[in-house]
Amino acid sequence: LRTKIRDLWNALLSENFVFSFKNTPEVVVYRKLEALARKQTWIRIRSMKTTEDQLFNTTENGTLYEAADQHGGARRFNESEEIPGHKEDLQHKDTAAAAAEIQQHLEKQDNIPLNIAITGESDSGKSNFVNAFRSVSDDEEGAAPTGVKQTTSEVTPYPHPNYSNVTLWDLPGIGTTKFPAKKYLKLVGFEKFDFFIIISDTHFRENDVKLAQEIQKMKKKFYFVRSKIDNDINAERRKRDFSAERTLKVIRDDCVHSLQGIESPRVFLVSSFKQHWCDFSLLQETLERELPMKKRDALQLVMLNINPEIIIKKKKAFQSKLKYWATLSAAGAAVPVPGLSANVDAAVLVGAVKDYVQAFGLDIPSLKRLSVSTGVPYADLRAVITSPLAAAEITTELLLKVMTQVGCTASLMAAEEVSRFIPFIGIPIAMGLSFTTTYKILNVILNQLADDAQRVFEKALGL
Ligand SMILES: Nc1nc2c(ncn2[C@@H]2O[C@H](COP(=O)(O)OP(=O)(O)OP(=O)(O)O)[C@@H](O)[C@H]2O)c(=O)[nH]1
Ligand SMILES: [Mg+2]
Repeated sequence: LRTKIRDLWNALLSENFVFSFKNTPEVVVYRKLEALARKQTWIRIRSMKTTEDQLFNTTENGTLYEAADQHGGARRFNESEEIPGHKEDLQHKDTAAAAAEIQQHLEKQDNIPLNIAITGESDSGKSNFVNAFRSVSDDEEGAAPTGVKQTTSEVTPYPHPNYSNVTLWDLPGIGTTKFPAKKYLKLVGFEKFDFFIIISDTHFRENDVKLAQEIQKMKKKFYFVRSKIDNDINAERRKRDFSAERTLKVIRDDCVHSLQGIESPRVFLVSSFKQHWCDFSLLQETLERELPMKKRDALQLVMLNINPEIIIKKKKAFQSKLKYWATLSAAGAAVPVPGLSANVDAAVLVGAVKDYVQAFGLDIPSLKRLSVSTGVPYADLRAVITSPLAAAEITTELLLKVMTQVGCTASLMAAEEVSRFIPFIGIPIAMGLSFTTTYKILNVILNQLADDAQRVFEKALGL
């Protein structure tokens, strides 16, 4: 049979079958129809994008805020949804333009800037908070310097190590000679900040109140953080009638009382050393909820995995991107070079999987930091992980190995390679297969990593 197929193939080539067939009237008509269909598809996609943008604007203006919120964000992709219709669309449209547009869309999403200002009196724990929020250890390269003597004397940006579009700004304390209270906001360049976090390690002072009032005048948001809660808990723990709830209530009431002049102040009790304690998680959720929709995605990815809800949110956000990755891979399949599609797929997949691992805190440095902050040995955290892609260096080789273990992937990949040689309809089929393969693989890997993240979280907290 193999010889016969080879003979047939040679015969087709020597007869120049493909090229002569290309010029028959039927094919000319088919091509015209195809061009027409492509145009129509683009018109549809453009109008969908316009509607999507309009919806975002309405949402940001607050009209759809509640409805979007109830369903975990208007753009969220339903978990049980079947592979969306992009596969069919792609078989008819200009693939290079589609790929470029999607790439642009993904880059735009990844580059939405989020600037968070951290301010408060000297020694209140600002720099430690900056590091904790960025999941960076205090002694790591790129960490904000911390210590008992005054260290923050300039406005210093600290981009998130994995998502450089998110920056925490370590601000010097208000009221120093260089940054007098009256000119403070102007001097630190308040316009660039999306919101302010005002930190104190005791009750709040007059300067903190004044600052909040000024921030309010500038129509920006602010949140109060009472830091070093672990110190208070540990000190009170020695007492015989110790109650954590009572201690926290006393601290909270004291802080709120010190914020006279601020309407319904919200104070979050936080420890930068024990982020699982108290209100760190609540603070993250509040910030996320109160941010404009487009900025939420940026914050969501950097949120610490200290709550099972956050892991689920991240998983959903990634699920909504699956179709874009799959489309990029399908565009790669349109290039009629054997083996190239697999390489494009691998590059697309490696990028996506690295994102998943980092966002879920399953890379080795994140796991080690979690081990230090929770006191659970690294080996114990590592032991509950099932995905070979977690706590490992993600290379193309490793990914290809994992891919072949995902049910039916190998046959899909083989079918894609073979189909591209079928004259005419081969490339669209290869694209469809490439879309399906990438979508399925990424979905399986994403689910596995999200499950691992949940298990690590439970282990770290001794649940
Ligand atoms: N126990 C405990 N100590 C903390 C915490 N956060 C900060 N500290 C300690 O408080 C001291 C000051 O912390 P920094 O983060 O450097 O404070 P800062 O506000 O940046 O100080 P300046 O830069 O001098 O204004 C350090 O000795 C930290 O170890 C915390 O959450 N818990
Ligand atoms: Mg500092």
